[in-house]
Amino acid sequence: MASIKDLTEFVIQADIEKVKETTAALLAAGEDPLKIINEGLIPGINEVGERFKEGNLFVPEMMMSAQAMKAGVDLAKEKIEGADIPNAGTIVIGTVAGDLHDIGKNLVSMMLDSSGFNVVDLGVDVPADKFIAAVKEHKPSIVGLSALLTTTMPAMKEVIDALKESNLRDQVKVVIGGAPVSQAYADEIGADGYAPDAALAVELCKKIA
Ligand code: B12
Repeated sequence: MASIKDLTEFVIQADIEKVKETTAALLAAGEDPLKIINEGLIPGINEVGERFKEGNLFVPEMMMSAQAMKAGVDLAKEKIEGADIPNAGTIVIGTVAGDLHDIGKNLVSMMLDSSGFNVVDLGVDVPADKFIAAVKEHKPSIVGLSALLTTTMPAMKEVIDALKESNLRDQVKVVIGGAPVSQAYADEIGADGYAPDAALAVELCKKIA
């Protein structure tokens, strides 16, 4: 039977069918869905990012690998969800304006959802005014912002500024994440927290909600 390590290779090859087949087989064999995501699927997409940076692979391939990764995550997700968990609060989350990356944000949403949070996911390329409208409508305790591009990181500060202008800043906590983001950047723009991965994002949100 194919292993978790094979999954990494299938994501790199963008082989959606093999990713689905292997993920399903591993789940059927009782493998932990989070282990499948963290040790199988994520290393694959990270390697794709490295090859893209080195110029050995291009956007269409990166897109296909992302689709393969998503197919695996969707299957693993079904095994994580479903438990009846008490409500931990509402979080509005989205990828900031100009940024279309959503794999990491979706993982964070999924983990928060399965930890009892009511997650309002605004999707990708979300402008500051849409975050403001969602805060007014859903009254969350937390706003989560994701950015994967150094060029879209400043849009996180724009959301925080817009919250201040709308007199909403003291009603919500703001947490940020995404590969180029750091605790130092969170401090710099006045966010309430940063987490480097989905599991720590849940810990952080539980702590500050
Ligand atoms: C897949 C991918 C794409 C896919 C995205 C598909 C999708 N639906 O998301 C596509 C092909 C569309 C794409 C496009 C582009 N991409 Co791209 N992409 C990637 C890649 C390979 C993987 C990203 C990913 O999904 N990682 C896996 C997830 C699980 O990790 P993650 O996103 O970091 O999320 C985790 C944490 O960061 C954290 N987290 C994430 N969000 C949040 C939010 C909160 C609140 C919290 C607490 C935590 C948290 O938890 C997550 C789970 O553990 C990265 C390389 C990389 N290794 O990051 C490049 C990368 C981000 N892309 C890059 C570039 C340049 C682009 C393009 C500009 C390319 C182009 N010339 O068109 C476009 C930009 C499009 C746009 N406007 O957004 C560069 C960015 C460089 C930079 N410094 O800014 C990277 C780093 C590649 C590289 N090495 O050069 N990309």
